[in-house]
Amino acid sequence: MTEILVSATMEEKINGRCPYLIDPNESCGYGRGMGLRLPIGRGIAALVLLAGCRGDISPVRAWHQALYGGECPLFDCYGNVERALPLLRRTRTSIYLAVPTAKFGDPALKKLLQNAWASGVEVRAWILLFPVGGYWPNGSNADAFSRAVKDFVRWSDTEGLGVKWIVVDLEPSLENIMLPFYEELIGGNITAATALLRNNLDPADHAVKKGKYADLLSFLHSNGWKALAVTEAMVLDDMKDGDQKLQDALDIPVSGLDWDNVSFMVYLTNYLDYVPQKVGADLVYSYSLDAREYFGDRGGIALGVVKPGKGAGDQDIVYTDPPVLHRDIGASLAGDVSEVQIFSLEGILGMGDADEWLGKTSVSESPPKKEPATQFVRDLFFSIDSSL
Ligand SMILES: [Ca+2]
Repeated sequence: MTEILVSATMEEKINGRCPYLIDPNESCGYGRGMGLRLPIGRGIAALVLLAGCRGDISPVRAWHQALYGGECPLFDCYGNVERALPLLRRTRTSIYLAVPTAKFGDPALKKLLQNAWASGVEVRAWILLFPVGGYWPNGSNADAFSRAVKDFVRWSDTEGLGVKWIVVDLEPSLENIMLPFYEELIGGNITAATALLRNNLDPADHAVKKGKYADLLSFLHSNGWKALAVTEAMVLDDMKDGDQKLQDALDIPVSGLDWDNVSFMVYLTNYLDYVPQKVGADLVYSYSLDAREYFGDRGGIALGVVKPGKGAGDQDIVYTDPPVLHRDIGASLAGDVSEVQIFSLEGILGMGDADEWLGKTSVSESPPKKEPATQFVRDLFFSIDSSL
């Protein structure tokens, strides 16, 4: 793999038109200033293309903004993601694209990745073990996930698809851990919830699984790739006492590994079932402060969910309009992280006014006012962790 630099001058020779599919009627000729780096695979020079097409591109903002996207039933919506590329480009939004193992080599995926690259929209590959393997990576499927990532890296590099980041969505098994755990939390049975997690503890096994992810990270880094872990905010509650019991119990090895970014899901909607008070920006701020404290510049926050209707468990949706989301982007920044992700592209498209949701380039970074729900949540998980 090598790279060439394409200048805006070369691009201007293409009759002022954008050569890829984004919007053939748009003019080319300005954009990324330094030009666009394109990969060359197998010695064949990949062609050159735009350094951005003319349009109302948002000013550079103080945070890196990304959307999770492409997680549709049977992952059949790459065409919709492709149609959203102009939106993503003009709002300077990266896409963390759901890529199940079943889609490796898929022509629609390849076309989307090529067009995203040509349009200057960053794509990170959110690798999922589908249809078999457990869906999200965690300790139990570390071997299968590592094989999948290596397969994707080989395919992407061979085809010159321009992807250079893997998103590792470290989540506990839904069936074996999270559903029973949350059922106890929702019922107010904290002792039972803690006991359920305690039964999962196995420090020696956790260390072995963590070693597998360390090996995977070494592989990625040695091949010029980077990795972003996105995971439960509870990992931050785990870290206060210096041990990794909560991560062990949840089967998600996160801390102590060489991630390039580590982002924490503070999906306010998911707290509504068991937190008696109203959750808000203060909880986002609290976790953001800890992401900064424990992970420095690598720390990030994932916000969600944005979608029409109700949440997955018939929850109410917190992000009913753009200012609420912008409030929580501001809370993330006030906690001093600059990697902000939102779930999801499809949800925002479903809500309408996508430019309003995504085009914001400045937000209030004042710390939000204290809210009782924050103390409730943090105390709950500190307490569970210290009781393991
Ligand atoms: Ca702990």
